[in-house]
Order: sequence, then C-alpha cells, then structure tokens
Amino acid sequence: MKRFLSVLPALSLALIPLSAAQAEGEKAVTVEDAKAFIESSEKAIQEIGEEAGRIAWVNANFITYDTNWLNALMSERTTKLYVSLANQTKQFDGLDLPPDLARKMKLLKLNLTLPAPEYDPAKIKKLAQINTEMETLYGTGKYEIDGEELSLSKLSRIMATSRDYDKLLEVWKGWRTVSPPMKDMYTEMVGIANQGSQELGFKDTGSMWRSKYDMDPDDFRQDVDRLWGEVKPLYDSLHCYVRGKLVDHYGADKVPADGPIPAHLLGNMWAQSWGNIYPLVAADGDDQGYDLTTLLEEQNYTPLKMVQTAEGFFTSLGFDPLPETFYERSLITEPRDRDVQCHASAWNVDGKDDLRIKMCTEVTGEDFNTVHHELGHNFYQRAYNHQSPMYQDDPNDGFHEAIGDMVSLSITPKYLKQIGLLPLDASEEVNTNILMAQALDKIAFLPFGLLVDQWRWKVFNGELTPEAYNDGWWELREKYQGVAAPVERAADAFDPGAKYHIPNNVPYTRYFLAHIFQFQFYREACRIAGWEGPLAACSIYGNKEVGKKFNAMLETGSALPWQDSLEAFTGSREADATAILEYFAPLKAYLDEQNKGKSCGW
Ligand code: X8Z
Ligand code: ZN
Repeated sequence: MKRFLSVLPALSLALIPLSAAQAEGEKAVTVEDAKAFIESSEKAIQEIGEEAGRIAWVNANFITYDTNWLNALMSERTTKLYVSLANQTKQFDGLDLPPDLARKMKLLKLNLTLPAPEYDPAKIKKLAQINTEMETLYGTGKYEIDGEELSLSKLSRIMATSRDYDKLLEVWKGWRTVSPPMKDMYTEMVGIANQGSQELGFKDTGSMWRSKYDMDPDDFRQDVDRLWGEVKPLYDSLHCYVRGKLVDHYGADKVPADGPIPAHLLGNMWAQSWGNIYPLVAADGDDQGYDLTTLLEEQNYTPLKMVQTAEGFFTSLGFDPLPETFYERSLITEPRDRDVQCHASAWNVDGKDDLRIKMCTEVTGEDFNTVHHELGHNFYQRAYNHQSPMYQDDPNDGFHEAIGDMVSLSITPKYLKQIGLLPLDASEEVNTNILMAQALDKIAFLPFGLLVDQWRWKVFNGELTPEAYNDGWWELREKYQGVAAPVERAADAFDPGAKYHIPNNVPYTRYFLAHIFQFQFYREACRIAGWEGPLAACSIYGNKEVGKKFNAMLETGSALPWQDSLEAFTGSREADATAILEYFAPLKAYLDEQNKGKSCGW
C-alpha cells in the first residue's frame, strides 16, 4: 500500500513561514503561529504529493536506471521536507494547543518511516539511494533454474505447489541469493535513520514506530505481547497438527517430530501463511472443503474478473463503484517484457480519486483474497479523501491492513453459491476443513506478523549488531513460529532482506494487528447483520447497514485516535483477540483431539 507520499522542491520550503518568535528571536510562539504553520505544511504536502506519487508509480511499474534515478531524487526531497517539518514542530512543544492542532502536530512529527539528520544533506541523499537500490534488488531479483531466470512470482508458484523436498530447498535457497548484497546498505540505513529519529526526540527508529499508536510506546509493546499470549495456544495446536502431517508426508528423517518445522515445507516462500499445503493437512472424512483455485478455474475466472468480483462485494455494501480510471491505470497481471515490483499494493496517486492497484495476479484462491485485501486499501483511501491532508490516513496502520481482509472473511460457502462459484446444492455449513483452510492462512500468519518487527526493533535499538542480524532473525523465527532454516546459513546471508517489507521499509506489526482487528470488525459487522449462527459461517455480502456503519469509521481517517474510532464501530477501545478465538473455537477442539498423545512444541 502506498500512502501519503510527499515531496517538495527546495525552493518551496520558503512556503513555511517562520514563526514570529523565530523572526524576532525572542517573542514566544502563539497558537496562531501553530495554526499558520500547520496550514502551510498541509498545503505544501498536498501540492507535491501527486508528483511524488506518479513518479513512484512509474518506477514500480518500469524498474529502469532512469526511473530509479527519479525515484531516489523524489525520495530525497520527500525526506528533506518531512524532516524539516517534523523538526519545526518542536518550536510549539509546551504550547497549549487546541486538540485538532495538537493532533496534527503529532502526526507531522511521526509521519516519516525513516527520518534522517536534518542538516546533513549527504546522509539524506545516501538514504534515498540506499532505499532505491534495495527496492530494486528485491523487485528485479531472479534465480536461475534449468537455464531459466525465474522471478519471485514463478519461484513462489513452485513453493506453493511442489511437494518435492529437494526442489523446494533449491528454490528456497535460490531466492535468498538476492539479499546478501543488501546487508551493508541496510546497516548504513539503520545508522542514518536512528540519527534522524534521535534528532526528533526518539530513542531510536523502532521506538519512533511504536510511538504511532496513541499510547505509550512501551505500553504498545506490552499490548502486542498480551495479544500474542492470547492467540498462541491456538497457534501451538495448529503447529503440532501440521507438523504431524508433514512428518507423515516427508518422513521423520526430514521433519523432526518434536522440533521446529523446516521453513521450506509450508507452501510459502517465508512460511508466513500455509494455505497452499491444505491438501496435505486436510482432515479425512466427509467434511471435505473446497479448493477455491479449482472453483475459479472451473468458472474461467480471469485476473480482471477477480478484481471486478471483489469490487462487487464492496458495492454490495453500499460503497460507490471504483472510478473508470481504476481499470485504465491499474496493473493487474505481470508483464512479460520488463521488471515491475510485483508485490501487491494499492495506491491513491492524487489524494482524491485516482485509485489503482498494482498486482501480478494469478487465478488462485490466495490471490482472490489478496485482491480483496488491496481493494480494502483503495476503498479506505477514498472514504477519507475529503479529510484535510494530515488526516488522510488510518489512525492505526492495523486498520488499513484489516479492511479488505475483514470483507474476505465473508467468502463463505453461502457467498460462493450466491456468486455462482459453488453449485447451488452445496452445503452452507463451515465444516472443519473449511476452518482448517482459513487457519492455515490466518492463524499460521500470527507469529510471523509479530516477529518481523521484533527483529527490526532489536536492529534499531542496537541489540542486534550486523554480525548477528541473520542469526537473530532465525532465533526469532524459531522462538515465535517454530520453524527453522532447512540448511546452515552462510556467513554473508541476510535472510530478512528476502522479505519485501525489509528492503522496502514497510513496518510489519500492522499485519499482526490487522489479523486481530479484522475478526473484531467482522464479529461486529455480523452482529449488526443480525447473524446468529457460528461466526465463521457469517457473510455480510449485500448488507447496506453494515456498509454504512463501517464507512463511518473509515471516513474518519486519522482525525481521531484509533481507540475512539474502534469504539465508535465496535464499542471497545482495545484490540480484542476474543473474536478470532471464537471464530476458530470449533477447529481448536478438533486439533486438540487430534493432537492427543503427541508431544507438541519445539
Ligand atoms: O504485504 C502485504 C499486502 C500489501 S500491504 C499484499 N501483506 C503482507 C505480506 O504479504 O507479507 C498482506 C499480508 C501480509
Ligand atoms: Zn496491505
């Protein structure tokens, strides 16, 4: 997802008026000065956001020497502007500001993901170059097998479908050859960003990231740990059951019956969601689920039709259709003749209605879910586009990641019948296997969603030094996920860099939070819809009342603290794991029954 991008030519900095105090050298700044500062900052941000957005779009769609050059230049200017604005907010510290101004001041200070030292133009430039280069290494990364250069999409297809231990190992190792050259750049980037964060008054960049949640950063860390503690028993049950099935398939010589699972056997390049090995772990018996990929193929779905179908879900809730330009300007399938950044993203290029997705969509159940995920970002972006520039965002990044996912939880057997993907005489019951398929995506993801930033927090605060980057990564992978590298890692390995969000510097705790929030939103939506059956069988498709109440939360943008927005929709001010636990309770009972007598854990 691309959010508020901004850049300002050096000259325009003159737009930001000096405060009265600065001008006169002594007189204290006033609320009026603060107001004028915020107004001019918002104007500057709005004016240049579109330019930056279009350049970033072209770069991600055509990765070339020149678009990289342009992107680095824009990134440099963006950082310059935001660092300057963030540092200028300090002059108003201690001033008793009205709540709206105080909030905007705070958001302005926290806006950048990677700040840099304000008066060190060489470092700002270096940061921009490093970031562009790491993004390019990832976006153009390939690995050759049997004389063919394979992109990440192709390698991921093999990870998803092959059940050959050695083939999977080759692909898993192969993709990780793209990241060692990133390691020194990453180290340098950490140093520059930390300097910038400290200048703004934060301990380090990780601490700055944790300060974005309208609560004390230490309390935030604890809250995340609390949530993990609540869902961990469910993850442990799933891990134990899946490991048993993998032992059955690959043998105890390949998969240790009481140790961590080799990370290349779970159907995904990063072992972050396991839906692709559903056929290996599905429960026996009559309760067979369905394979969404097969259903889509049987009905001759195309990537375009998948996007239109997902749009149809949102319009059924009362959202306006996407603008025509969405279909004219989006990238929906992988081009054959050029390098593009295939990692799915959703954009609002002009801060108004120029919505797009960029996705190398394939006709699979996994991508059907991702299409809903991306459109969730777009509908959210449009819902808040009338807000002032500082508020055109989520109040908690977990919200942005949860919207589309919340909608796709309604892809139930009943819904699939309604849109003609399942035959009309199919059962509407959500049986063990349907829940199993969901758990392989949603429950398996939780520890991964947590550990990526646990690693980065340790990198930013210096607990992990460059020599320990890779081992520290695998310690966390084992601790949280119970997975292990299938082979010893070389001294120069930089395996975190083989995951998109590390070279692209996208904070990751948002996805962990989103996996909690989406069930919380969904449970509330189902309550509004008057649903009384098992939670997992509820579909909100076509429910305008749900759409209206949900939209009320979305259109608030970041104008209110997330706790207020959450309360307005769900009545609760806390991230609450009871909804995800309720959803999977029948599966948990099944898993625990199956796991009886096994030694679980790793
Ligand atoms: O990066 C994404 C989205 C774009 S915001 C495709 N996701 C995470 C990932 O792929 O690692 C969605 C789920 C987790
Ligand atoms: Zn997303």
